[in-house]
Amino acid sequence: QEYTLIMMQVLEPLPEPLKCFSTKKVSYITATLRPETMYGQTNCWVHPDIKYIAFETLKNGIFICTKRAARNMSYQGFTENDGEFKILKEIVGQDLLGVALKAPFTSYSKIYALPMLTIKEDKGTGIVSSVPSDSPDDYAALVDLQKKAPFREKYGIKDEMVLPFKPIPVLEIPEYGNMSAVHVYEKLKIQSQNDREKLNQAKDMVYLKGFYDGVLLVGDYKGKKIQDVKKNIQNQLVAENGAVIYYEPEKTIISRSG
Ligand code: ZZB
Repeated sequence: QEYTLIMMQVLEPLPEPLKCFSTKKVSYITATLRPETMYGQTNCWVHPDIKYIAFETLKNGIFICTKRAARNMSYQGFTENDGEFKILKEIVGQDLLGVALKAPFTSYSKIYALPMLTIKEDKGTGIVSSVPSDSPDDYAALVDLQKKAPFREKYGIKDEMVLPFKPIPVLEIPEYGNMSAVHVYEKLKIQSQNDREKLNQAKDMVYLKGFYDGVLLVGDYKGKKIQDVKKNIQNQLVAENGAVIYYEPEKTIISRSG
């Protein structure tokens, strides 16, 4: 499985656990299959209870992600020696929340790391780019935080990290309009990020349609169909130093049981 890894550069002030890296470029790393949606990022998601690490890459400074993802990257030329990476720091997700980041392509100059409780530890990097216009999971989690002050307080998230961020229209999808996730969220009357059954249904509804019939509303490929320009957008992200390519080993290949 090929993912685009998005590098979200940590902005000043660095949080306590990252202060020791103040002279270096430090980035939160997210894994996405949808590079064409990066124009619509409003935040990134970190799981408060997952453990992340900091390790140094050859070309792109310090990466923050799960240890599992770092190990995979170390076999893909991200570090000096194949299969080797040095853990510079272990950090629990909670301590990475509320941090300001610079993400590629989005029109918000600064976005924040916010808590999401449905992140899977064994997928991608354990950190996720949030695109509430096109991902129902992201929209549901963002609305949860915007509506529920106690939820923000519990994780030390300030109002200004959440309330000003509205979904950005990036794709036009026939029948679903220019914010497909918002459309299906309302249509299915989704109540929260824990509404799993409806959210899975919502994802199925927007996924294929977005891929085959979606047309870009922004960027250099405005007016083009996604399937025709997805690769070009991925290349552009990489060329502008906003992303790198990463392969996730298939579980069946690494398992010894078969
Ligand atoms: C941006 C984005 C925009 C995404 C969108 C989806 C959508 P899949 O297809 O089920 O494999 N993701 C990545 N890592 C994790 C994780 N550890 N835990 C939870 N979610 C994760 O899902 C791939 C997508 O799941 C990735 O692509 C990422 O979110 C998220 F408009 O990145 B995506 C309808 C989906 N739309």
